[in-house]
Amino acid sequence: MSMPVEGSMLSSTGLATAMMDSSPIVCITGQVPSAAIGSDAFQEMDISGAVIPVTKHSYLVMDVNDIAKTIKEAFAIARSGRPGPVLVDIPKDIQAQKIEFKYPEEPVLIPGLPPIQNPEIEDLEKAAKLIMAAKKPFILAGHGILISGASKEVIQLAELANIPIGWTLLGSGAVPSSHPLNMGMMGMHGEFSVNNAIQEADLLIACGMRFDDRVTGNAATYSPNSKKIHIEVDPSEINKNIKVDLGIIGDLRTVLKQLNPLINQQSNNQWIETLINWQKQSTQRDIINIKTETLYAAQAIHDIWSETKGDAIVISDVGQHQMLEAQYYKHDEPNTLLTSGGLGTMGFSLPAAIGASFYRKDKQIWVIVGDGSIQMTITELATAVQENANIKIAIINNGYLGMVRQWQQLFYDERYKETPISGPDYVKLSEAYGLKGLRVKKRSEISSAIQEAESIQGPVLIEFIVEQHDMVYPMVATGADLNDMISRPIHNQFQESEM
Ligand SMILES: Cc1cc2nc3c(=O)[nH]c(=O)nc-3n(C[C@H](O)[C@H](O)[C@H](O)COP(=O)(O)OP(=O)(O)OC[C@H]3O[C@@H](n4cnc5c(N)ncnc54)[C@H](O)[C@@H]3O)c2cc1C
Ligand SMILES: Cc1ncc(C[n+]2csc(CCOP(=O)(O)OP(=O)(O)O)c2C)c(N)n1
Ligand SMILES: [Mg+2]
Repeated sequence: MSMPVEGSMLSSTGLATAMMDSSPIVCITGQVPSAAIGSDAFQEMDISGAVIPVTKHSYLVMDVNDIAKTIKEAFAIARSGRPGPVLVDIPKDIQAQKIEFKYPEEPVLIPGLPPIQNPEIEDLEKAAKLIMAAKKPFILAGHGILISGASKEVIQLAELANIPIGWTLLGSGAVPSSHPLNMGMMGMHGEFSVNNAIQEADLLIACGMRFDDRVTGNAATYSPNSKKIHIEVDPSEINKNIKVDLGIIGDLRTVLKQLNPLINQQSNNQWIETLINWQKQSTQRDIINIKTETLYAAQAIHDIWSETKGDAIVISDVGQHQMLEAQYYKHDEPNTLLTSGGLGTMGFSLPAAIGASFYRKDKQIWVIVGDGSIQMTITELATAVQENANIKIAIINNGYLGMVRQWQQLFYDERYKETPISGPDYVKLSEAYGLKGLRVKKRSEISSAIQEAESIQGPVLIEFIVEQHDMVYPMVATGADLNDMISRPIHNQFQESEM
C-alpha cells in the first residue's frame, strides 16, 4: 500500500507502528522544490532524515530519472526479510517533470538486502531430533506465520508430532482457533494453560515470533527447562531477547517444508491432557459464565464474535478491549485481525478499518475500539461516511482509559489519575457525521443491534455501555514470571450461575 502525503505533515507514529509490527508499507511524501531545500522554505522538513529510526530505509529522490528505480527498490525493501516501512520523498519540481516511463528491469541488488538463506540440512536434522525426543513440546506461533503464508505447514508439524500451540497477539488466526491443538494466546494477558505450558515445556519451537517482553514476562526465568528452536527470517532476532539452543534462519514456510518430512508421528498425549486440565481450571473463572444485569466488555465482544459467526475481519484498538478481543473473538482464518501490537498506537483502528474495507469487499469489517482510543482519530468518521466504507464500529464504552486504570488499581495503590474520561453522546455524534448510531446497554439487546448494523451497507456505529471497573484477566505483571498470573477472583455471581 502506498500513501501520498506532504512530507512536513507526516507523523512518524504510523511508520513506527508499521516498523514494530513488520508491516510492509511504502510512503511517498512531497518535498519543497529541490532548489529550495535547505533554505527553511515554507513547510520544509527533512522528512527522509527524520524517519530513519522508524523505517527500514528512506530516500530523497533528486532526479526524475531515478523515480521508477527507487519505487521498485522501496517495495522490494519493504517486503524483504522482516517486512517494514520505507519512505520516498520527492521534491515538487521533480514530481512535476515529465519523462517516458521505462520499467526498471534489473533485479534489486543493494547492500543490506541479502537474499533469504536456505536452512542448513544439519540444523533441520538437529531440530527433527529435538522434536522427536521431546515429551512436552510447545509451538509458539507468531506473526511470521502469516507473513510467510505458513499456516498449513505449522498445522502439519503440530499434527505430526501432536504438539500444542500458543500464539502471540499478532499471530492470531495463523492457526484456526477451533483447531484442537490451538490453546490460545500467550503472554501478559494470555491463557493460564498456555503460559503454564511454556514454563513447563521441555521444548519450545518458536515460529516467526520475536519474544517480545509482553510475551516472555521475566526473560531470566522464561521457560527454564526447555530446549529452544527459533525459526526466524531476521538473523538479528535470534538470541536477542531469549537465548536459544538452535536458531534456524530462513523463511518459515520454506524451513517447515523441509523439516516436516523428517518428523515421525509422536503422541505426547499425557502432556496434552495436562494442558486440557489447566484449560478447565480457567473456564471456571470465565466472565462469560456470569449472570448479571450489567453488560461486560468481554460479553459484548464474545457476542459480536458469535453474531458475526467468527467470519469478520476485526480491527481492534489499544487497551482492555484489545486484549478482550484477542481472548474472545476466535479467529479461524489468517489475516483476520489487524491491531497495533508493538507500539500499541491508540487511534489505529478506525483509519485501518477504512483501509481494510477498500480491499476486502468480500468480508464484514468490524472495528472494536475503546472510548479513549476512538477519540484519537474520530474525525475519520467523516472519511468513512464520505467513502461509504462498509465498516461496523463497536465502541466499548467503559468511561475510562481502562487499561491504565487497571494498572493504577493493581500496581499504584488505586491512585486513579486522569483515567476517568468523558465522551460525547455517540448516537448524536453519529447523526451529526451522517451515519447510523445505535446504543446497547444490555446483553439481550446485542443480537438485534448487530443485525440492524449488518443490514445497512456503509458505516454504522454501535456504542456498548459496559461495566466500568472490570479488568482483563489473567494478567502477568511487568517483569513477573510468566506463570505468576493474577487470576479473576471468584465471587458470588459465579457461584449463582449455571456451571
Ligand atoms: C496493551 C497491549 C498488551 C499486549 N499484550 C500481549 C500479550 O498478552 N500477548 C502477546 O502475545 N502480545 C501482546 N501484545 C503485543 C506485543 O507487544 C507484540 O506486538 C507481539 O507479541 C508481537 O508478536 P510477534 O512476535 O508474533 O510479531 P512481530 O512483532 O510482527 O514479529 C514477527 C517476527 O516474525 C519474523 N518473520 C517475519 N517474516 C518471517 C518469515 N517469512 N519467516 C520467518 N520469520 C518471519 C520477524 O522477523 C519477526 O521477528 C500486547 C500489545 C499491547 C498494545
Ligand atoms: C497514543 C497513545 N497514548 C497513550 C497510550 C497508553 N494507553 C494504553 S491503553 C490506554 C487506554 C485506552 O483506553 P480505551 O481506548 O478507552 O480502552 P480500554 O482500555 O478502556 O478498553 C492508554 C491511554 C497509548 N497506548 N497510545
Ligand atoms: Mg475505555
